[in-house]
Amino acid sequence: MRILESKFVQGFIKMADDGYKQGWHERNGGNLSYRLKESEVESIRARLNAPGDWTPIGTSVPGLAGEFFMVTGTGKYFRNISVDPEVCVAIIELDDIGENYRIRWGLVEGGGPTSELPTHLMNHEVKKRVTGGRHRVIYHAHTTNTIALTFVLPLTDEVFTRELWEMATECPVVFPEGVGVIGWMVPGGRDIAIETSKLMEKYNVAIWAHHGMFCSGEDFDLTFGLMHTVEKSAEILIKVLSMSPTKLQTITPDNFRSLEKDFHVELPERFLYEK
Ligand code: 2HA
Ligand code: ZN
Repeated sequence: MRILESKFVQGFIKMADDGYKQGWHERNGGNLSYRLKESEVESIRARLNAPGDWTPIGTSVPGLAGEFFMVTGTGKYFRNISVDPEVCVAIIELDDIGENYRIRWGLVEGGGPTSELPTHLMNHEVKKRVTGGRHRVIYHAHTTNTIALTFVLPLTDEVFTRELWEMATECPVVFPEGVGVIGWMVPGGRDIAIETSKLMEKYNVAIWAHHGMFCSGEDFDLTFGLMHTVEKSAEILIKVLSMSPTKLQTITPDNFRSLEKDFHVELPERFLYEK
């Protein structure tokens, strides 16, 4: 199978392009990773490059030992991914202890995987475990409206979840477990990876104050759709707050509770506090 013609590669490229068109990927902002299925690895194995040297990941992810990932390259621009994917994207393989990676395809003009590789892989490790292997996509974007909210809302999971839920009835159905928030941290390293992966134990969305958002999901559609839904809700909230500091009416805690039965979701009571 030609690597560029594989369905997962086409899905990866489309998602990157969709994110760029949303305005979430200025310059080299954002990154995307996909954990390949065994059948996908086998379908392209003959076309992978001969293995090169191992490079330390910068953290330890034993739960992902031996897995293959498609990842965006550090310093690469999302707007160029669909134009020249072999320059902007790599397929990497992890070693048998989950501490090193090596590039098996892509980045043909040089470079390495995304600077956020520790966060991507630690999130993948958590999500592989808690979803029984269903989640395969981790996506980071610089979502304008969500970032703007991190300057005016208290940086708590409860406030962000509740305010985002109130802005669109679909929100508690799309992310019933809520969203997690972490205060400003230095990006790119192990510390922010640890904090983000802790949030991924219970949420599919982690917001980095004054920076952006991480989403996890089963496939490209669900993960992009989740990011899109949260960001749209943030946009509505900004429009509401721009018109008035208070809401005349909204979706109430009891309204949320009445969604639970028909939509087969459980909404944690800690998000349905009295204001
Ligand atoms: O530049 O988004 O968080 C890539 C990033 C780092
Ligand atoms: Zn970023």
